[in-house]
Amino acid sequence: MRLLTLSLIALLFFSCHSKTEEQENATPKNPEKAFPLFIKNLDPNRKLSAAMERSFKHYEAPRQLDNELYSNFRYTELDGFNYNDGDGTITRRDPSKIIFENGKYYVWYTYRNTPTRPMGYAKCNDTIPSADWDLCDIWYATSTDGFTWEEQGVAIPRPAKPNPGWRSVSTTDVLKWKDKYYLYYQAFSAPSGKPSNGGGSDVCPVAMSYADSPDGPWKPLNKVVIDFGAEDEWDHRVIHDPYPLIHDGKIYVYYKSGMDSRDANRKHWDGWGVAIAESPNGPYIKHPLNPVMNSGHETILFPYKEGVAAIVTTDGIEHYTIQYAKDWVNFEIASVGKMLPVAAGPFSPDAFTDSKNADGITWGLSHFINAGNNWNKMYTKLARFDCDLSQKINDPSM
Ligand code: AAL
Repeated sequence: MRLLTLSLIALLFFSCHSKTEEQENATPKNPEKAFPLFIKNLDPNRKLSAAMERSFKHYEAPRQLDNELYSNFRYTELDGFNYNDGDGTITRRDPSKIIFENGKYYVWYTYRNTPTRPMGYAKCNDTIPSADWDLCDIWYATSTDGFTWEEQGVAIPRPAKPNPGWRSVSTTDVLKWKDKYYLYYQAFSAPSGKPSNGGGSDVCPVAMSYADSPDGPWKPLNKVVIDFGAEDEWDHRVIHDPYPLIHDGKIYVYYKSGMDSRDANRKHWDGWGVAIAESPNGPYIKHPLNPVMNSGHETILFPYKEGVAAIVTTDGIEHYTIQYAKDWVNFEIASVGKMLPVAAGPFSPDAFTDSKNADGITWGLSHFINAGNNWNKMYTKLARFDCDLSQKINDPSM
């Protein structure tokens, strides 16, 4: 299994590299070389096909290769994490966004260390996990270069029953607000994956813990901060992947829900909503236009210029796209990508600066799932991704 994982990562790494070289050769070093004849002969009155019309108008770039929200992704294995030789008993997944504090990078993630692999809902008990994210705690690691990580141990343990999250705490993300730190996370009060019509029925709203330092100690609020929608609402059963950013002096927490339906490929039909608060404890008011995204299994976002950009990786009719919402709510497709990072947590320097000209991202952590032939036996590894989704850094090797 380990070999398989390594080869998968190596394959991705090298395929990215070869694509990268191709792209480098194809990338014009000066504008005149792009689509030379086409551009040169472009008479403003010339009629364009729909495809070319989109290229010029919708993607807001004179040429596709100028689109700053288009990138390849390169993946690298991380040093510093042990996975029990991939026997499925240890998992690390769903990394938070990465922050830089006290001279080092910090990341938080879902950590499972159980006597067995996940066995599915029917076979789970107090020690056997139903799913890869069942019976988990939130751990953290630090790094000075983003490649070699030092695991620091638990940040948020499962609280005592009946507090939200007593069964599992997972899929966290971090907020820095007025010199304090907040971790928002999925708080399971039952094993994940109870079979029901159409898919997941996780008893899983959002809880939060706070600390004066990224090293903790973390104090749990021990209450739900973003709850399910009403019975007839799209987010009535699941609030996953809370992802806080600061915009206009407020806290915008994007989240994923909508697992009642399936898309055309019978994958989850996920959507994202946003809930907005004036302070970290809430109250969080859900935006009236929710859901604001029609695809994407995990929330991955970063401030970009005056708006927010989103990486929509798996699931849904607009998966494998990078999208942009100038007003932080109405997303448009900016580019279609390939091998986008799964469940990524980017290093997003402007996540909390409330900048009106945010720079974007160039790297982060994502995860690779090792499920074999049976998703119940999965475990997951963290990996690094590099990309060029930044206004400033325009690295031609990417
Ligand atoms: C993910 C996330 C959430 C789900 C599961 C674990 O990657 O969308 O966290 O609950 O899968």
